[in-house]
Order: sequence, then C-alpha cells, then structure tokens
Amino acid sequence: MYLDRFDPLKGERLEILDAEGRVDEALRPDLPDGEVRRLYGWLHRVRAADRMALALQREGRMGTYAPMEGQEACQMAAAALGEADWLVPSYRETGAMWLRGVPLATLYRYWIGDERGSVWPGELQVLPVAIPVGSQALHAVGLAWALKLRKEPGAVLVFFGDGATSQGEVLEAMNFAGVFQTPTVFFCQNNQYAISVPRRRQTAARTIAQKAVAFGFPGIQIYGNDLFSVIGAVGEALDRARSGQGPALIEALTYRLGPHTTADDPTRYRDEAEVERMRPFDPLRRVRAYLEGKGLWSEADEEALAAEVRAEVERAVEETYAVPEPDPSVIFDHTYAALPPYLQRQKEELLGSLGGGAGRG
Ligand SMILES: Cc1ncc(C[n+]2csc(CCOP(=O)(O)OP(=O)(O)O)c2C)c(N)n1
Repeated sequence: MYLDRFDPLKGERLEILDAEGRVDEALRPDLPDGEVRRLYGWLHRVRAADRMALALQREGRMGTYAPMEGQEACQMAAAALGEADWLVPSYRETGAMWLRGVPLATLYRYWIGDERGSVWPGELQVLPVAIPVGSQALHAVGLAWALKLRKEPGAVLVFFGDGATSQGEVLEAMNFAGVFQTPTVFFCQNNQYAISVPRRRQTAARTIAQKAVAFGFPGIQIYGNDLFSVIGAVGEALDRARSGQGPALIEALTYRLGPHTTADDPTRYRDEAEVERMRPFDPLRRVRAYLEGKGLWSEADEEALAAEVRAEVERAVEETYAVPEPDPSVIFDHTYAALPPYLQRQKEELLGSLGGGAGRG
C-alpha cells in the first residue's frame, strides 16, 4: 500500500496526518481511535520522561543522555511490533524501548551508569542500547537471519540515524539483508544532524530512502513527525518481512529540537531561528488536533493525562535511585566470559584503590 506507491527516486514522501490534524483517508492505516488515544498518551509519556532525564542530568544525577524531543512519533514505530518481533535500538530510543516493555526506571538506570540498566526484567525481545554508531544494524541483520534460518516467526526493527548511514556497518548490513532476504526493517530517523554534521554532508543522494534500490529492496521516505505515517509504513514493512518478502528501508524525516546529547551545545552549529521554524511541526500537536477535531479530546483530558504522566515519571525516578548502588567492579563483569589479563589487572587495581571491596560507584 505504501512501499510500492511512494517512490523516493521520484521525490515522493508519505504524509497521512498533516500539521493541522487532517487525515488523508485513502492512506490512513488501520488505527482505531482508541489506539490513537493510547498512542497520544505514549507520546506524552515519552516527552515527559525525556524532559525528566534532561533535568536529572542538569542536576548532576544522571550521566550523558541523548534526548528525543521532536522525535517522539518515530519512537512509536515500536508500537507496530508484534509479539514475535525484535527491537534493536541505538542510543536515542528510550521511548521505543519503554513502549516495548522495558521499565523506565531500568532505562534511567542505564543513563546513570548502572550496569543493571541493561538487564531487562523477564524475556523482552529488545536489544540493549548501542553507543557505537551503526553497529546495531549488523546485530539486527544477524538476528533476523537467525530467525529465518531457524524458521522462527518474527521480524527485526532496527533504528539508526542519518549519520549512521555514513558508517560501513549500516551499508554492509543492508547489503547482507538484501542478498539473504532477512526479515529486517531498517528505520532511519533522519533528524537532520549527526551531532554538528548536517544531513547534506552525509550523502550526496537526494534521499536516504532511495539507497534501498542499490540493495534490492524497497525504500520509502516518510514524514517522521506524523504518527500515522510511522505506524502505517513500519507496520507494512514488518508484515512483508514476517511473510518472507525480505527487508525494507524507511527514512523518517524528523527534526531534533534539543541537543544531540547533554554534552552538546547546538547553538555552535545551528541557529535558534531554524529550531523555532520547526516547532510548529511538533508530533504531539497534530495528534491532539486530530483527536480534538473528532471530539475525542478535551482540555480536561489533556490536564488529566499530564498529571498521570507526571506521576508515572516521578515514580520511575524514585525507583531508579531506590536500589543500592552496585559494586564498582561490576563494570568488568558483563563483556567477557573470561576476563583478559589486562582487564583482570585493572579490576584488581580498582578494587585495591577502593579499599578492596564494595563502595559507591
Ligand atoms: C563508531 C562511532 N563513531 C563516532 C561516534 C560518536 N558519535 C556519537 S553519536 C554520533 C552522530 C550520529 O548521528 P546520527 O546517526 O544521525 O544519529 P543521531 O545521534 O542524530 O540520532 C557520533 C559521530 C560513536 N558513538 N561511534
């Protein structure tokens, strides 16, 4: 429905819900109003959780953090995943991971530097945060290939940014996926910048979506601030992948309203006027306008939701810091089955300098 209709080589782009909340009914995905309301709640949750993380970092209670403000609708791609599917995030998918069942307190724990922040309660089909840019694309294709070889159901949705498409790993992953027809959905959140490097310096191609042609599978450019386009395109790509029709590439055009990470000062490479121009395209506004237009949302609903979300995020913060801090030696524990001698020495040195045992991390 979408992938074969919007050809990125012809400059076509999918947009279903516009900035005023109007829907193109012919393109509308199967998204009942109740589900739109539920996802609107999630958009709010993600924004509130994100702002809280920034506040915690500014208070010195969290380490470096990668915010998502402006990209919340892209995070909702995780809502298109089915039971058997897998989510493979980069470092900017706190919202998608939360939506897929990872508790917010666990995710916060990761960002405060606690190893337990990468351990999910129960069996969630979500890979941990990947900091090396693009590395997760190979993991995703390996995972998808394994599903195919084992004849297991499910598809793999992998997130990466526009900058990651300059990394060999991402291109290698797409090539492999095309050749072996793995059930992988590549989801590029094109938020216009790789830290300070603008999109036009990543590639001379007009779109990132069109690169799919070279790998032999469909690619589509969508408007990433439009929840309906995200759910529609990702849903279709996952269905194709699950039914053995191979991979797809979705380029979601969006805009990062905040800094790249809390360590970044975006005023050094983009002017405030550009950011202000992008604000009206806020992904939350158009869903709210849609719901209000149908008489499904009121100011009172908005206030009730805001209060509920605030309480939920505050509970997660309490939970994050409620557990005793881990023994510092755990930073050595989870990468190698047998620690190489040089790391063994470092571990002993660390423990020695801390007085031989547990202490605050
Ligand atoms: C292999 C590697 N090289 C460099 C970095 C430093 N780095 C962190 S994020 C980033 C930019 C990534 O931009 P993009 O892929 O567009 O994703 P975004 O951060 O915009 O979501 C870079 C260069 C890294 N983490 N890993």
